[in-house]
Amino acid sequence: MLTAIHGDITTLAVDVIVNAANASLLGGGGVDGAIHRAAGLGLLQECRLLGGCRPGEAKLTQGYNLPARFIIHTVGPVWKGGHGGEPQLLAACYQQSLALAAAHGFTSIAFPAISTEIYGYPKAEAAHLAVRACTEFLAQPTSLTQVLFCCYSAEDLVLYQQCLAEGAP
Ligand code: AR6
Repeated sequence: MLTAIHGDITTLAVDVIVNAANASLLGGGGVDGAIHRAAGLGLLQECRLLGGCRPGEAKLTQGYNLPARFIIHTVGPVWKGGHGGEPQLLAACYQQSLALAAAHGFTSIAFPAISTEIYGYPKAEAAHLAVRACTEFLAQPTSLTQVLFCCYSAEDLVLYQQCLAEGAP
């Protein structure tokens, strides 16, 4: 089931939350900074062992001080006009994160709106792509029963609710 909610992803008691990280995996601003602050230094120590992450890939860590048990770190594309493979890379972020969660038998996962602030991806296009990628994934047999789109702003919540109401693909 796909659901959009308004809130702070660091407060969600799901199996796994997704972090919109950068290639170093060593923290940053936005949701990445919030997750590192809330999880604590144990997260940074584990991330140092991961050897970074390429755009479109996903890596798993423990959740440390978060209510979520685990964190999947994925690196979205930086928006450069849309002709540099950005949609494929953003879709890969959702697909790889879902596949990693399912490979561990998780049932619940929460996503932020990957790439849509510091990395500049247009919000409406990104929301449609996120809903489509998750809908397609859930159409196959999987342990995942709950996919949350955690919207940090009221505007994002309206956008995701519209995308979900329209249905995808
Ligand atoms: N809970 C849920 N969503 C949040 C939270 C939160 N606590 N805080 C911010 N958002 P961004 P990006 C939303 O900029 O565009 C970092 O420095 C935010 O409103 O965090 O993928 C990384 O290290 C927006 O909708 O990620 C990278 O360098 C969404 O999260 C770079 O930013 C993503 O915004 C990644 O940029």
